Amino acid sequence: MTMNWIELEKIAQEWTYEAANIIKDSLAKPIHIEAKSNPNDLVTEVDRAIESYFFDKISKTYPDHHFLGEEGVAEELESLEGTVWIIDPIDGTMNFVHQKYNFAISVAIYHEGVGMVGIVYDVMSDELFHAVKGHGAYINGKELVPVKERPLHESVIGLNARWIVDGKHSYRNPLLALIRDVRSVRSYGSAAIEIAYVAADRLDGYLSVNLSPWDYAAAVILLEEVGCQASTFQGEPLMLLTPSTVIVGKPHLHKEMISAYLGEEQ
Ligand code: 2AM
Ligand code: CA
Ligand code: CA
Ligand code: CA
Repeated sequence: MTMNWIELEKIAQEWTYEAANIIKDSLAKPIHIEAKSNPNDLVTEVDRAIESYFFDKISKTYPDHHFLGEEGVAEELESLEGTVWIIDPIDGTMNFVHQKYNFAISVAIYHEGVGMVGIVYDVMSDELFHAVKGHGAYINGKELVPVKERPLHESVIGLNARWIVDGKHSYRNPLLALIRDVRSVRSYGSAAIEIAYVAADRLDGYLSVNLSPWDYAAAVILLEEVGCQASTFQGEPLMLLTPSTVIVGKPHLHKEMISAYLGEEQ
């Protein structure tokens, strides 16, 4: 059976709005916070509740679809065969905990490894970034226009503030050179929102030394609709099952950041 991706996007949007209401209700109560891989890597019971909410909805409605989420509610996934939902229940958990602002629900649907539906919902600012492959990218139903390039020295890029991976300052020198040469950098604390901002022409590019598939799976579907690029720092396609470096941007800037700065680890 072929899926109607536009219909499926509508259902995914409804579930996303419902999940957002659960998150907003939770803000009135004390939130239990735990550390994961290190004291600054946070998770709350709300992250898990939202992931379970999506897992239950998807497995009841589409029992043949697969599920990949950050908080491990479903069994580990080993391939992208068939239809796979890739969910980050709260992207920007630290913002959720510290600011109660600037966090997103990220919902992607891939089919045989190809991104078909992408939704990034900035819950508190009520901005829904959404796309169906081949049908354009939108904010709250308003279509985004193909992006216009700027030269690198006039570009503003988003940069994940965590440069240290496994105790190593990876890419320190190339990143310092890039920061020196661009107009300015921003760090909003949610990879999904920052990549959606590139699609919306609020940033020219975004990069992070280490992201997982659920951080970018939905937002990169928006990018393709407005003519932007996404890859690893080496220019390789993003691996949707393992963590990697991630760089996205307007096509010329994306290419220049890789070839002039990041292509080879230093
Ligand atoms: P998260 O909030 O879902 O964990 C900002 O640090 C961005 O990097 C967020 O999108 C965050 O997603 C992501 N990120 C990925 N791995 C992380 C980690 N180990 N610690 C903190 N943030 C991480
Ligand atoms: Ca996390
Ligand atoms: Ca995330
Ligand atoms: Ca998360």
